[in-house]
Amino acid sequence: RVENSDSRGALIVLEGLDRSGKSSQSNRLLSYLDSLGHAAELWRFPDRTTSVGQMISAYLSNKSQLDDHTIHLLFSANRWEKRSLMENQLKKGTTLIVDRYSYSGVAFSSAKGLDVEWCKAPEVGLLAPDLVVYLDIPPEKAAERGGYGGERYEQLEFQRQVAQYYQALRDSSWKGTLLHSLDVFLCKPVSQMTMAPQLKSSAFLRSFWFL
Ligand code: FDM
Ligand code: MG
Repeated sequence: RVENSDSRGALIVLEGLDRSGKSSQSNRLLSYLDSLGHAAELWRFPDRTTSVGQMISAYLSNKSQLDDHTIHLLFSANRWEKRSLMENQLKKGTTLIVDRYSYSGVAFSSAKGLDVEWCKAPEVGLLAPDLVVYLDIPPEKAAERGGYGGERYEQLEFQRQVAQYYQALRDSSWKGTLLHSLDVFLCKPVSQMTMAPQLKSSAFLRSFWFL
């Protein structure tokens, strides 16, 4: 195991619609980094294990109703409550692969009609990723994949809206509001590959690894 005591780990975020393949790709990336001897952990947001996360989970499974702004702030709070742990892990040299982050927060809430800038505000000050991989799958294709699980946002028409807001976030206007720079890479639909091609190349990995 490479412990990288003098360099921090990388913060790698996977984003995309529901059923876009984030979990599969995160796991593949984790195995890949493991095989290279890098210390890496897989995280996800929402983290449903905390008390904030349980409120989010109840909302998503339609067991509770919340105002759109309220649930937005809970998603953000769920990232804030993990911020210092995240920072500690990164400083220790552990790379974090994170399944959903602030981009989900903004894309999903904006798709409901909330103001985009209002949605971004509570994210400012969270750790900015070194790399954001967006799994670009057509909403129709995602919907075909074994069906959705029945959670609140798992509806084709809504996912179409979310996809548009994700596209808008690729614009660099969000750069600089977080701690480090943000790069958004578009990947081919995951159905056509085993791993994002950028992540396969160790030269590419080195380009963001030890910052
Ligand atoms: N989601 C996720 C949001 O609306 N805001 C957020 O900040 C995050 C992290 O929650 F539909 C939405 C996206 C998805 C739902 O996510 C649950 P998972 O990845 O399916 O558990
Ligand atoms: Mg889901």
